[in-house]
Amino acid sequence: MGDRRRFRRLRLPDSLPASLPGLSSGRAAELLERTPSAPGFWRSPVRGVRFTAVLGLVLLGGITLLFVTGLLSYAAYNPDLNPVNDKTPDKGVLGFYLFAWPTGPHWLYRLTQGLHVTVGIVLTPVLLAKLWSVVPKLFALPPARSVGHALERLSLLLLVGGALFEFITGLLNIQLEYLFPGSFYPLHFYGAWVFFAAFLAHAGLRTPQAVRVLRSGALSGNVPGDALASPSPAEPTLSRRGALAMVGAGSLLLLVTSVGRSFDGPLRRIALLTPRGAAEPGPGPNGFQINKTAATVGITPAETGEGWWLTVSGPAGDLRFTREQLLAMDQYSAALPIACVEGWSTSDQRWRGVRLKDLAELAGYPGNPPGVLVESVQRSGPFRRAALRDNQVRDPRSLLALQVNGKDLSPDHGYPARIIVPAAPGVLNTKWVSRLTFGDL
Ligand SMILES: Nc1nc2c(c(=O)[nH]1)N[C@H]1C(S)=C(S)[C@@H](COP(=O)(O)O)O[C@H]1N2
Ligand SMILES: [Mo]
Repeated sequence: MGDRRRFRRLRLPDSLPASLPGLSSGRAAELLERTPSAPGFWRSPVRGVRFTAVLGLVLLGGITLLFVTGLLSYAAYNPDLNPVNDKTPDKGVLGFYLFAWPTGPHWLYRLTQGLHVTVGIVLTPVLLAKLWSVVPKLFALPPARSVGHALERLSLLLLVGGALFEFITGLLNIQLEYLFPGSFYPLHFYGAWVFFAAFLAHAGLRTPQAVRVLRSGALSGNVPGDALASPSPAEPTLSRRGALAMVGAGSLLLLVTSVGRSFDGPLRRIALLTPRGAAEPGPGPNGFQINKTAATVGITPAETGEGWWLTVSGPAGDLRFTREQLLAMDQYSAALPIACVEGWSTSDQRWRGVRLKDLAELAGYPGNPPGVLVESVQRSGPFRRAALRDNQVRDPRSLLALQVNGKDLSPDHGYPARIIVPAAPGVLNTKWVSRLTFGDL
């Protein structure tokens, strides 16, 4: 009770100051009318709480899906296993939910990350339209009418700032390929928690209202005292329904030009907007999408030619194998996709090589194999090392692949040997492997 009285005393005047220093009051009022802070400045008849409510409800579902698939994506690359996967392995309290990512179904990460990235791209026009629909509130004066109002505006700053930050870092990461080497994960991950906390508070406060105003009448009408409708609307050039259709068409266009990079064939060819869309890199057994080529990461033929060997370490010591020796071991096949954190994926490829659990056995772990640290011939850059969990080593489909689709691996797909693990993100499928160290990581 006492608190409420204090809030009331802190309230600032609702109206704008009638005069500004050096100006007559009439002239000042006239100038203020022309700033974005004046309600009459915003004249689109499309704005209104019903328009905002539709976009808000779409975002409620979409952003919840983005958050869940984002957290799954983080768990999937084993951040808590070893510092080579993530420098801050358990992310403090925010790592509370991390778990051993399963190895089945084998298309799991292809699905969760395809959804994460595609839904993020497709929601972008909806987010922009939603922000446009409420932009007059950004300029509303006075900045705070009460302590409660000030707190609400602060939370909206986190909400809008968080949304823009998450969408921009996500889009830049997929379009420009790891623009923030090493720092994308912490930025996008911490940002997601801040954003989602503000989003939950906002959704909790506003969802009942959004449902109520949509039930209360036609989309084209305004509710009594509509806080978002212009007090002096311009002549409509587009109905609200038309404006929503435009946003939907924008989303559809983005969907059509990006979703194909998660599929093969004609669909990939129309995915013009995203890396690893458009045409496959070439014909033949190795003609599926390549992330980084051998040349890009500075792998020379000398390092992967006759002089190459694999070192396998464990209780049995350091064992060395040439490619011929590996090919002489029992060979197994597994049909598995490459599914990148950037959202693109390939269909199942037929990999063939030595089972990781067989190599673990040679290293001195018969029966229950532990995890493994994988290292590449590659000397610098991200993803040249990765830690795999025991459940991944144990799966009989997890291979040190020597061939794909009936042919030797191409240099760009990781010749002489690469890792392939079911359901795992591409970053864990290390190419040009030189060393496997089995043990507790
Ligand atoms: N040594 C090494 N292995 C690597 C990478 C890398 O940069 N270096 N990139 C990884 C990533 S991010 C992906 S998505 C897959 C892509 O495999 P592909 O190029 O054969 O399609 O390889 C993984 N293996
Ligand atoms: Mo990737």
